Amino acid sequence: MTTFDPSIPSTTESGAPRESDAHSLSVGADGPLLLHDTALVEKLARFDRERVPERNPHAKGSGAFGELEITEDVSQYTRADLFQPGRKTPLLMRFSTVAGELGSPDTWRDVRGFAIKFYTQQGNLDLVGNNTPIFFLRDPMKFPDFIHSQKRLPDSGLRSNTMQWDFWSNSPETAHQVTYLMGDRGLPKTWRHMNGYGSHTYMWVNESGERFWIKYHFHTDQGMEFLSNEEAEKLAGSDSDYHRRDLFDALERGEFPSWTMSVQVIPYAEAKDYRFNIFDLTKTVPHSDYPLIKVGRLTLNKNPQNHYAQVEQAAFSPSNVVPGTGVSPDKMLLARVFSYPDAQRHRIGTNFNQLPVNQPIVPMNSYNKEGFMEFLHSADAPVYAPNSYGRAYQDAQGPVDNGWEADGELVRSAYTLHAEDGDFVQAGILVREVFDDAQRDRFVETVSGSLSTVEEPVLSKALQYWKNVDSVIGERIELAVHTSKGDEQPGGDPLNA
Ligand code: HDE
Repeated sequence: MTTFDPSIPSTTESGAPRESDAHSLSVGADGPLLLHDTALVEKLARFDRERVPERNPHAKGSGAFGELEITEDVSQYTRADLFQPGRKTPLLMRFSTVAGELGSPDTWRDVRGFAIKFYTQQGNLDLVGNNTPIFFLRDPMKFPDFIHSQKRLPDSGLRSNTMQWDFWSNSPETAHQVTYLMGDRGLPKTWRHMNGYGSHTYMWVNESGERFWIKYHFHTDQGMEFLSNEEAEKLAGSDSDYHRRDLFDALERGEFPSWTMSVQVIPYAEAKDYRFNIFDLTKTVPHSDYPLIKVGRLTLNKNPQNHYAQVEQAAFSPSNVVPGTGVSPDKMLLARVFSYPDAQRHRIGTNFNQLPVNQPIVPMNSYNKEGFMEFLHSADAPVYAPNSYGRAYQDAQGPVDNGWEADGELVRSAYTLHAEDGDFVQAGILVREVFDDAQRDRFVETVSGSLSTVEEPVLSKALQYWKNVDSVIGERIELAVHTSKGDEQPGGDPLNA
């Protein structure tokens, strides 16, 4: 990593020694400034251009470098080099919130981004997931609207619970993820104390071309811990970089957090008639059906040298896959494969992959060339293919050996509505069977607190949304909202009905 040399006298960006870092060039001590004061002009012009557009969403976050070590043998499922037994692969991770802007508090209630860039021997593999195993939507067409509803009102520029709940209560497919969001996982104590997931269903392919559907899980070895609403609110005011500081200081102390990586493996054909659509991102695949298979351990052990160069400009993308891995018919995943590089070309620049933090650790040989800020090139090699001068030219044709794209029967069948595919089914299971009593109490308190400022007609829709998830929890939320508003009581206390 080339850095400036802080031990030499300061220079201009073209390396010439600077006369002064404190005084502009003027006619006499108090005379007018001179336009050919290139040091001043350069300094002010660069100041004006210090920012790249923040990520939208996931603007606020931070990360660190580390390593994935494969401790088990999963080679029967994938030929990907990084997942072979004993392999150690360097990586970069970035954690983030979703809705907040660059300067927003780390501890706002939100889903957390959990993005990993594996620098493998076959190029970069990126897993860009969250701390929840699912997502709000299953069709990408609604994603920009969803993000708009979580950010700011068009007139005042203020955030609005009414706007958030209006989107959610008009989009029932969001119920499972909103249940996670309003539960304990919406306030992880630190990034070290939360799980991470690939969220989507992906594909692995083994040496003989056999295909498997995969769900990635990263379970924190630190144990999951959470903040209370009160703790989170206090930290949002007293230390808006609380999570960033926690990770940086832990690594400085030599306290290296780790996660156990596992996968759920679903045989290719079983996607056809499984009881849930495994390509529906709003659904989990129960571990009772497809148990976790341990793969290895992910450890973070090195802080970035420079946050801007190595975290702000890092470009994670689901389009970065390597042989033996791939995407699935999950509509959200397929849209992300387009969107991330598109966003990065806009946000960072055409040659964003040439930045050290985004470069693979293996040689590249791409015919892509030029564009803003190119500095990796192929010298005098032919810039076209095919050519007569020996530069690579791959002309494989015919069906992709591990493709699902032409398997219309599988995709149609998987997308056929199953009895258990309802929008509220898994949210109800989460509330009734996964949350314990204390978690349910906190959940009712959080949701009713959030709804207490929501206006009609959205409030009624949101209350019905929760009754659709679970009638008892819905009535508890309704009672709590009306109590907090001092309204007359709807019918009795549901817990003692
Ligand atoms: Fe993202 N998402 N996303 N997202 N996302 C971005 O990439 C997008 C989705 C996630 O630390 C952006 O460079 C679309 C699901 C993370 O750098 C952007 C859709 C999941 C991060 C983008 C989704 C995620 C992003 C913002 C719907 C979890 C931060 C700027 C089809 C499974 C990664 C950028 C980091 C970032 C697009 C939905 C997670 C705009 C179009 C689902 C963790 O490209």
